[in-house]
Amino acid sequence: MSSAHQSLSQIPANLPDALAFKFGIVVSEWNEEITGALLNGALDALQKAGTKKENIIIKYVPGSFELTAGASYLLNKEGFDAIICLGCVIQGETRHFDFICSAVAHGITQLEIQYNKPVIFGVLTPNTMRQALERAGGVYGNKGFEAGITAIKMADFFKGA
Ligand code: DLZ
Repeated sequence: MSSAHQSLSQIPANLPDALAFKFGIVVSEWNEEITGALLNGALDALQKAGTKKENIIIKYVPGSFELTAGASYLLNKEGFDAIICLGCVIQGETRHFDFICSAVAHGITQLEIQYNKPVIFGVLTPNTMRQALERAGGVYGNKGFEAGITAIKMADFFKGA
Protein backbone atom coordinates (compact mmCIF):
# COMPACT_ATOMS: atom_id res chain seq x y z
CA MET A 1 0.00 0.00 0.00
CA SER A 2 1.22 3.49 -0.84
CA SER A 3 2.00 6.06 1.82
CA ALA A 4 3.04 9.71 1.83
CA HIS A 5 6.45 9.10 3.38
CA GLN A 6 7.52 5.94 1.66
CA SER A 7 9.14 5.31 -1.70
CA LEU A 8 7.35 2.51 -3.55
CA SER A 9 9.15 2.91 -6.86
CA GLN A 10 9.74 -0.75 -7.48
CA ILE A 11 7.78 -3.46 -9.30
CA PRO A 12 5.63 -5.43 -6.80
CA ALA A 13 6.08 -9.21 -6.88
CA ASN A 14 2.41 -9.95 -7.66
CA LEU A 15 1.94 -7.37 -10.44
CA PRO A 16 -0.32 -8.62 -13.29
CA ASP A 17 1.27 -9.11 -16.72
CA ALA A 18 1.05 -5.84 -18.70
CA LEU A 19 2.02 -7.31 -22.10
CA ALA A 20 -1.52 -7.20 -23.54
CA PHE A 21 -2.51 -3.78 -22.22
CA LYS A 22 -2.62 -0.42 -24.00
CA PHE A 23 -2.11 2.77 -21.97
CA GLY A 24 -2.65 6.44 -22.66
CA ILE A 25 -0.63 9.01 -20.70
CA VAL A 26 -1.72 12.65 -20.51
CA VAL A 27 1.02 14.98 -19.27
CA SER A 28 0.63 18.57 -18.10
CA GLU A 29 3.29 20.97 -19.43
CA TRP A 30 2.97 23.22 -16.36
CA ASN A 31 5.93 22.52 -13.99
CA GLU A 32 7.43 20.42 -16.76
CA GLU A 33 10.63 19.65 -14.81
CA ILE A 34 8.40 17.68 -12.45
CA THR A 35 5.88 16.27 -14.93
CA GLY A 36 8.69 15.13 -17.24
CA ALA A 37 10.20 13.18 -14.34
CA LEU A 38 6.78 11.71 -13.51
CA LEU A 39 6.42 10.66 -17.15
CA ASN A 40 9.80 8.92 -17.07
CA GLY A 41 8.71 7.11 -13.91
CA ALA A 42 5.42 5.97 -15.44
CA LEU A 43 7.17 4.75 -18.61
CA ASP A 44 9.74 2.90 -16.51
CA ALA A 45 6.99 1.06 -14.59
CA LEU A 46 4.96 0.16 -17.70
CA GLN A 47 7.98 -1.06 -19.67
CA LYS A 48 9.45 -3.03 -16.75
CA ALA A 49 6.04 -4.73 -16.42
CA GLY A 50 6.14 -5.78 -20.08
CA THR A 51 4.04 -3.15 -21.88
CA LYS A 52 5.06 -2.78 -25.53
CA LYS A 53 6.33 0.69 -26.57
CA GLU A 54 3.73 0.91 -29.35
CA ASN A 55 0.98 0.37 -26.76
CA ILE A 56 1.86 3.52 -24.84
CA ILE A 57 0.43 6.75 -26.29
CA ILE A 58 1.58 10.07 -24.79
CA LYS A 59 -0.33 13.34 -25.17
CA TYR A 60 0.58 16.75 -23.70
CA VAL A 61 -1.85 19.38 -22.38
CA PRO A 62 -0.99 22.94 -21.24
CA GLY A 63 -1.85 22.55 -17.54
CA SER A 64 -3.32 20.16 -15.00
CA PHE A 65 -6.76 21.69 -15.48
CA GLU A 66 -6.74 20.25 -19.04
CA LEU A 67 -5.90 16.69 -17.92
CA THR A 68 -9.56 15.71 -17.78
CA ALA A 69 -10.18 16.91 -21.33
CA GLY A 70 -7.04 15.10 -22.52
CA ALA A 71 -8.11 11.87 -20.85
CA SER A 72 -11.60 12.21 -22.32
CA TYR A 73 -10.09 12.64 -25.80
CA LEU A 74 -8.14 9.40 -25.43
CA LEU A 75 -11.08 7.49 -23.96
CA ASN A 76 -13.05 8.35 -27.08
CA LYS A 77 -10.44 6.43 -29.08
CA GLU A 78 -10.70 2.67 -29.07
CA GLY A 79 -8.60 0.22 -27.21
CA PHE A 80 -7.13 1.87 -24.12
CA ASP A 81 -7.09 -0.26 -20.95
CA ALA A 82 -6.21 2.68 -18.69
CA ILE A 83 -5.32 6.36 -18.88
CA ILE A 84 -2.69 7.94 -16.63
CA CYS A 85 -2.93 11.68 -15.89
CA LEU A 86 0.29 13.37 -14.75
CA GLY A 87 0.48 16.88 -13.36
CA CYS A 88 1.89 19.06 -10.60
CA VAL A 89 0.11 21.92 -8.84
CA ILE A 90 2.23 23.65 -6.20
CA GLN A 91 0.11 25.13 -3.45
CA GLY A 92 2.38 28.01 -2.46
CA GLU A 93 2.66 29.23 -6.04
CA THR A 94 -0.93 29.54 -7.13
CA ARG A 95 -4.26 30.70 -5.80
CA HIS A 96 -5.75 28.44 -8.48
CA PHE A 97 -4.61 25.47 -6.37
CA ASP A 98 -7.96 24.41 -4.90
CA PHE A 99 -9.88 25.00 -8.13
CA ILE A 100 -7.44 23.04 -10.30
CA CYS A 101 -6.94 20.08 -7.92
CA SER A 102 -10.59 19.67 -7.18
CA ALA A 103 -11.60 20.05 -10.86
CA VAL A 104 -9.12 17.37 -11.97
CA ALA A 105 -10.00 14.96 -9.17
CA HIS A 106 -13.71 15.26 -9.89
CA GLY A 107 -13.22 15.24 -13.66
CA ILE A 108 -11.17 12.06 -13.57
CA THR A 109 -13.62 10.29 -11.26
CA GLN A 110 -16.47 11.28 -13.55
CA LEU A 111 -14.65 9.87 -16.60
CA GLU A 112 -14.01 6.54 -14.86
CA ILE A 113 -17.72 6.13 -14.18
CA GLN A 114 -18.79 7.38 -17.61
CA TYR A 115 -16.40 5.17 -19.62
CA ASN A 116 -16.03 2.26 -17.17
CA LYS A 117 -12.25 2.53 -17.59
CA PRO A 118 -9.50 3.32 -15.08
CA VAL A 119 -8.16 6.88 -15.15
CA ILE A 120 -5.22 7.30 -12.78
CA PHE A 121 -4.70 10.48 -10.72
CA GLY A 122 -0.96 11.08 -10.99
CA VAL A 123 -1.10 14.70 -9.93
CA LEU A 124 1.30 15.98 -7.28
CA THR A 125 -0.19 18.62 -4.96
CA PRO A 126 2.80 19.66 -2.80
CA ASN A 127 3.33 22.85 -0.83
CA THR A 128 6.73 23.59 -2.37
CA MET A 129 8.88 22.78 -5.39
CA ARG A 130 11.25 20.94 -3.04
CA GLN A 131 8.44 18.57 -1.97
CA ALA A 132 7.57 18.07 -5.64
CA LEU A 133 11.17 17.12 -6.49
CA GLU A 134 11.26 14.69 -3.56
CA ARG A 135 8.29 12.87 -5.12
CA ALA A 136 9.47 12.99 -8.73
CA GLY A 137 12.52 10.78 -8.43
CA GLY A 138 13.79 12.05 -5.06
CA VAL A 139 13.75 10.64 -1.54
CA TYR A 140 10.06 9.70 -1.70
CA GLY A 141 10.47 7.88 -4.99
CA ASN A 142 8.66 8.69 -8.20
CA LYS A 143 4.88 9.06 -7.99
CA GLY A 144 4.73 8.67 -11.78
CA PHE A 145 6.15 5.18 -11.36
CA GLU A 146 3.48 4.44 -8.76
CA ALA A 147 0.81 5.79 -11.13
CA GLY A 148 2.10 3.32 -13.74
CA ILE A 149 1.82 0.43 -11.30
CA THR A 150 -1.70 1.53 -10.33
CA ALA A 151 -2.67 1.69 -14.02
CA ILE A 152 -1.55 -1.90 -14.56
CA LYS A 153 -3.41 -3.15 -11.48
CA MET A 154 -6.58 -1.32 -12.48
CA ALA A 155 -6.34 -2.40 -16.15
CA ASP A 156 -6.22 -5.98 -14.85
CA PHE A 157 -9.16 -5.29 -12.52
CA PHE A 158 -11.28 -3.95 -15.42
CA LYS A 159 -10.11 -6.69 -17.83
CA GLY A 160 -13.05 -7.87 -19.94
CA ALA A 161 -15.40 -5.23 -18.50
C1 DLZ B 1 -2.82 28.84 -14.29
C2 DLZ B 1 -2.06 27.77 -13.59
C3 DLZ B 1 -1.40 28.05 -12.39
C4 DLZ B 1 -1.40 29.41 -11.79
N1 DLZ B 1 -0.69 27.10 -11.75
C5 DLZ B 1 -0.65 25.84 -12.26
C6 DLZ B 1 0.08 24.81 -11.60
O1 DLZ B 1 0.72 25.01 -10.56
N2 DLZ B 1 0.06 23.58 -12.17
C7 DLZ B 1 -0.62 23.29 -13.31
O2 DLZ B 1 -0.59 22.13 -13.77
N3 DLZ B 1 -1.29 24.27 -13.96
C8 DLZ B 1 -1.32 25.51 -13.48
N4 DLZ B 1 -2.00 26.50 -14.13
C9 DLZ B 1 -2.58 26.20 -15.45
C10 DLZ B 1 -3.99 25.55 -15.40
O3 DLZ B 1 -3.86 24.16 -15.12
C11 DLZ B 1 -4.67 25.70 -16.78
O4 DLZ B 1 -3.80 25.26 -17.78
C12 DLZ B 1 -5.08 27.14 -17.06
O5 DLZ B 1 -5.88 27.65 -16.01
C13 DLZ B 1 -5.88 27.24 -18.39
O6 DLZ B 1 -7.09 26.48 -18.30
